[in-house]
Amino acid sequence: MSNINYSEKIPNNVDLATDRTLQRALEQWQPHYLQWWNDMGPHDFAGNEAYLRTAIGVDAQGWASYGHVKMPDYRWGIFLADKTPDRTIGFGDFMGQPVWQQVPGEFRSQFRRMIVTQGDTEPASVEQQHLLGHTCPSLYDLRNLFQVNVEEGRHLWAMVYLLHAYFGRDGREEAEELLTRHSGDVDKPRILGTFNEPVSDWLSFFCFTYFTDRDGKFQLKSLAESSFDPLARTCRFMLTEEAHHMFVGDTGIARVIKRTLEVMKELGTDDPAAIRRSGAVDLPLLQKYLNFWFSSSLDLFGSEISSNAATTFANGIKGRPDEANFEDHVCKEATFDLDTPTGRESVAMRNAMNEIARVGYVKDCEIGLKRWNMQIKRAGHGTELTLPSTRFRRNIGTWANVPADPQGGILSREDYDRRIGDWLPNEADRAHVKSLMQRVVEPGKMAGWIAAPDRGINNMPADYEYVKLN
Ligand code: BYC
Ligand code: FE
Ligand code: FE
Repeated sequence: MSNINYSEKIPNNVDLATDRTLQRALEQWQPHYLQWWNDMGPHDFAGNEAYLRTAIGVDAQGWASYGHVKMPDYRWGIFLADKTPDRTIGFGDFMGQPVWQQVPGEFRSQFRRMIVTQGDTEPASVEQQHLLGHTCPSLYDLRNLFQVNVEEGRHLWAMVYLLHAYFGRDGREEAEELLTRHSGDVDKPRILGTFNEPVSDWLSFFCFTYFTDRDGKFQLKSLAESSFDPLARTCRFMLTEEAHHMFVGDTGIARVIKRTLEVMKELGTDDPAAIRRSGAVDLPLLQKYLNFWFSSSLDLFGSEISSNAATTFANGIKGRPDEANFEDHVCKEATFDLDTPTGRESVAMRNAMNEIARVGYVKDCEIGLKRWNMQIKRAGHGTELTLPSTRFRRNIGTWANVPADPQGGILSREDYDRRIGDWLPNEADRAHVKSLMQRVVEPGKMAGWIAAPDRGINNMPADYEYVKLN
């Protein structure tokens, strides 16, 4: 296992000290990053110590060290998973050849575009969550928000390292651009749709970390297969951090449901109006939030039929998530059956790689739904939360702008527009959620709309002072 060198200005396990030019370039970018963090990162908490984990090694176990740190002092750095000896290309036209330690000239712009797109999402998510700290439901949750934020900041570092180390001058320019596009900015928005959606309440935050960070998991798994070994190794390590982000979403939603079930029991009713009057989130409201973030995150996989996807697969740039689980890694002759608005269509497998990844993603999303429904059933209720159809509210791909309901049925445009407020959070729903967002910061106390977690972080008690506010 290679440990991380913390004696340097930029902690790293890539032997940065031996490449003075690269080191200098990154050290020039560092103050720009910190400036961005101060402007766009968690608002107002720069002086507070949070109980955060920091990576100290890159093996799967025991890589994290916990302690109270002020976020601006967090040790963001460059950590790649260890090299796999004699690794060979696992898919596409170059299958079986040794992996690349440099970017082949002919694929340079494709790799750059991929790394820039990945890199763009990381600071975007921090920007989306900029103000959430003000309305945290507990210190425990506040700490989790900050943990996610600092790690997304580090994921930006991971992509910036690749741009600086392997793409010369245009890589350095792209690295600067990553700090100048901003989530929701009219003139310079972030690249992908979901990352321009506001995350202005904690219910959205839990849905985002459940659904959108999970897209991150699948995209990182695809890139972890890449023939460009430094990219693959970077993404492999990022994946170890990603698990906690999805845990925050999964348990966050479970705790919202737990509290709602308690309120339903106290009141002896499942009437949404009564539940709202008691300051909780009724299940139909939660369903609307699930509908919103799931459908938005589906678009992040790109078009069902994509020549970009075919090219990046053929060239060994991006594989399928868990490529080893597939039998055919070349997919030259194979076809894939697709559901389109005009019926079943058989397309070349390579063109369907986005959809193949999306299918795996949907399955993964269902796991949480099953658990939450079990929770509801055990409390004696018949309500079932569901994932909407993958046809519902799509903006990218073959189902883009097709008026489909959450069951996948096609309706007229008028019917769709009339009913959309039954399926997505409407103004009244958002106003209710907003009214619940009251800051609770006494150690161990929870806001009224969410139950306490089953356990704390790193074996600490739930009422531990996870963030020191004074
Ligand atoms: N919004 O052939 P197409 C994460 C564009 S999340 C806007 O359909 P392709 C994280 C596309 O860019 C993981 N535009 O798709 C999570 C292209 O534009 P250009 C992020 C979109 O290229 C939480 C055009 O439509 N990582 O890490 O095969 C917190 C036609 O493209 C969208 C990655 O995405 C959209 N939703 O696939 C923090 C991995 N979808 O080039 C972090 C890198 C498509 O014609 N990215 N377009 O101008 C990729 O692999 C691919 O770019 C995509 C799109 C999978 C996103
Ligand atoms: Fe990330
Ligand atoms: Fe994440």
